[in-house]
Amino acid sequence: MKEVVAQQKPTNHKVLLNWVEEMAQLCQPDKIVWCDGSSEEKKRLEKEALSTGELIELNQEKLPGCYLHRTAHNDVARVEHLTFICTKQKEDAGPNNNWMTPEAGYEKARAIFKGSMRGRIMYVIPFCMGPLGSPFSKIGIELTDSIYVVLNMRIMARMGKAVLEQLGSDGEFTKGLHSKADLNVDRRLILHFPEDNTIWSVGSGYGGNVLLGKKCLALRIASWLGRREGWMAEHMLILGIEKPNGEIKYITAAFPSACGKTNLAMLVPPKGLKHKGYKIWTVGDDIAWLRIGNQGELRAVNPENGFFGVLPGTNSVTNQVAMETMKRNTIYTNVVLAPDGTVWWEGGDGNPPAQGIDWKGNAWRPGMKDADGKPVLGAQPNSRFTAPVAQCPTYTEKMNDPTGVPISAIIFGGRRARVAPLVYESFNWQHGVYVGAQMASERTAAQVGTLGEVRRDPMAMLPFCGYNMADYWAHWLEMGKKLSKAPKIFHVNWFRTDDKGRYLWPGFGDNLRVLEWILGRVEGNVEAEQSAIGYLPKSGSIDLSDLPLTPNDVQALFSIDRKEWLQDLKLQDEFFATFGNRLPIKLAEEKEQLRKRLNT
Ligand code: GTP
Ligand code: SPV
Ligand code: MN
Repeated sequence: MKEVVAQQKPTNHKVLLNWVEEMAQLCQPDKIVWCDGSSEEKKRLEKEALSTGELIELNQEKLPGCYLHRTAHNDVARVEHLTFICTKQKEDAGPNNNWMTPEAGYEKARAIFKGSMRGRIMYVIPFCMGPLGSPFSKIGIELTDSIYVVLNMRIMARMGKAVLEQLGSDGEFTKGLHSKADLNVDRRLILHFPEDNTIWSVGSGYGGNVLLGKKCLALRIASWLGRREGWMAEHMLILGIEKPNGEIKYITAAFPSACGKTNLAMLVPPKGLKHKGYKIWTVGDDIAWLRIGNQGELRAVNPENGFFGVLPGTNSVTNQVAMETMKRNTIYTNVVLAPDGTVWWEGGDGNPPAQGIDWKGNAWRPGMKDADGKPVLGAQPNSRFTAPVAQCPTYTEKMNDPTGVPISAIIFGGRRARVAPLVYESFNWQHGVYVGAQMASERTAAQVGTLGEVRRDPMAMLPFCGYNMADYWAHWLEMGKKLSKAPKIFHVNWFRTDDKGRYLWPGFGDNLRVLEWILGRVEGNVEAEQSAIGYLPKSGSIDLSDLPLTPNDVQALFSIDRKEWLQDLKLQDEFFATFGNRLPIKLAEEKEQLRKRLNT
């Protein structure tokens, strides 16, 4: 190393110090900087990033504390094909994951990490997922050569000095190593070593690949730890519904990436339902850690401290709360820069600027076409904002409750043009686990791949389950046995379309109508009808007042087509078969019982 480490080491944790030293030997940074989380540090890093162009300052009058970042053009989303679970046994990773042995993983990545931080600083980020000191929480350390990562992690997690203090001289932590290296997609790997509690990510600078506290730790590694320790890590939002009498009920919902978690977690009651006096509190928008409470109830904590939310389609009508949240201290990634130093994205507020700079840094005008005549988007379809949870107008102190919030209902949901109705309720926990396991959804821009292609995405965890999904389902079934007050399990689909591809359901705020029915079912005061797939709302039991739905729309939203479902079952058969005899027998039985009910 060129420069001797001038900074005094802020910990005497031997294992940590040795590991940092070892990783520095590998990556060869010019300097190591331990992050303390202070505001001076933030200012210093912002200044540095502005000078290199890693951040662009936005209009500080209109958007105080806000910056724009542009990623490399080939680095705009999670890369599932380059994401691996490295375990000794292939079966432990399962058919749902790409797999390498730990030896092969370390060797391949080491070759890319080697010397990758020459001329750069290695930042040491101590972070805590969950409230500091909560029995739910886990500590991680991320080493990175990206200031963008440090500034994002500051927002997304509790980080800095207090975390090192909590860790003490021998506490357990997840070891995370990240380097942008040369951002070459052929030299990009996102590796998880659950047996070593270690994550190595190299060659990317995009959120989900590099903010190691998020998908890598809080889902892939945490799901592994959760099975071992008797809890669950899920791709779920957490929200509180305050009823007119002031009572608050909490629910979680698992939807695949870019399928509406942030929006549901920040729901604003629509005009027609406003008089009823409901209020929504946002506890989390992406990840939930679930444990069994003293009374046999399920309790949830949001391990994050910020939002990394989708921008396209987000505006004052669809998500007023998100728009308020990101007015200050926000990092915008891959959107249009307007001449007045503000930002714009497709489906955002107002008209696009007459001219601007697109997410690639090129001059851009609305309506521009490329050489093939295709529209040139100003913002990348997976462009995102990073903002602190505390800025959310529907923020609740419950976010910091070390014991979490009690959960009354779990909602699964996908993005499906057909098959799945607007809402149904499972018969019981075991059937509910099957309903989660058979989930399918159309692929979105949140990951590299073919847009719109329907794929099975059980519990919205296909890209995030850090072990064999068959064992994960077995774990879900076991958790149900230990819950004396198990939440009811539901399935929703906001994305059914008509023959012209138009969404049948208004969605967004109007999803409260479905939440109201779900709450009613939990409390046992609204009616349902038994069907082959579960309980469907009895006609009139969901408030549809003032909605412009035709009888045909209602028919499509609330009924099931047995033929379509039987066809879908064939795809489920194929998917479940990939798990061989590791598949829990109870799930196979649930599937066959459904087939029987559909055939009678
Ligand atoms: P990740 O952060 O990727 O995990 O996504 P998410 O599940 O939080 O998705 P988000 O709420 O950001 O929504 C993604 C996209 O779906 C946005 O473009 C939203 O505008 C759109 N969307 C959200 N809710 C609805 C809905 O109820 N109906 C319709 N039609 N679109 C919705
Ligand atoms: C998702 O893709 O589900 C996200 C965004 O929440 S990322 O952090 O990139 O994974
Ligand atoms: Mn997500």
